[in-house]
Amino acid sequence: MRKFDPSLYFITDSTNYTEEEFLFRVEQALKGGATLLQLREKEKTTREYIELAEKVHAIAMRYKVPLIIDDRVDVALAVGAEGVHVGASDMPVATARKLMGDGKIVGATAKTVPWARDVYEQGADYLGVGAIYPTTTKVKTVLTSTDTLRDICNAVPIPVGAIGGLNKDNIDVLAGIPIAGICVVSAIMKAECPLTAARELKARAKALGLIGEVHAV
Ligand code: TZP
Ligand code: MG
Repeated sequence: MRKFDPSLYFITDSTNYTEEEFLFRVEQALKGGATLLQLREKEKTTREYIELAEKVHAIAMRYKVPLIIDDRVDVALAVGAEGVHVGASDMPVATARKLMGDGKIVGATAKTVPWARDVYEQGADYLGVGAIYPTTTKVKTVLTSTDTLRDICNAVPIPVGAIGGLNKDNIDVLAGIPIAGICVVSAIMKAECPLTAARELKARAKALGLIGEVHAV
């Protein structure tokens, strides 16, 4: 059984950082309390993606935080990552599940209740739902209302993470919605101090009642 805690899900973006600075920031985020980590690369070659994923995985393992690879089942399998995240234009969840096996985490994006039910039935272990706020991170997305977010949480029995433009000063909008976690890129990645940013977000997430409930796949 593989366990994961989605309460503070940090998704990376290596754009504009040297590899050294990027890896340093990833480690600071983990030190600051990120509970789940996603490596998200859009421009790298397969070789570059694998090489970076190996380094990030080694760091994640030191902090006992599962590493999820965005989009790429082949990269996830190549480095022995704990899971993969697939969106609307990526491999279907059922295919990703078949290739990854039952012991790995398969996360999926969903923006509507029928979509959430569909990916749950295909075998998703968690959902990322958003964007809640406009985002500066490079992504093809539209806004998802907090009402839809709540409906999705109530429609599926798997953990749901809210994503998109979230930071320590605006996550209170999620109060009372039965999410399992918050997912952030910029709020940690681009912070002056990723360690402090992660710590502060974790404290805010705790205040929202996201206390690190552990889910199993
Ligand atoms: N999916 C929906 S919004 C988003 C993704 C990957 C990006 C979130 O980035 P940020 O910087 O936390 O707004
Ligand atoms: Mg994707």
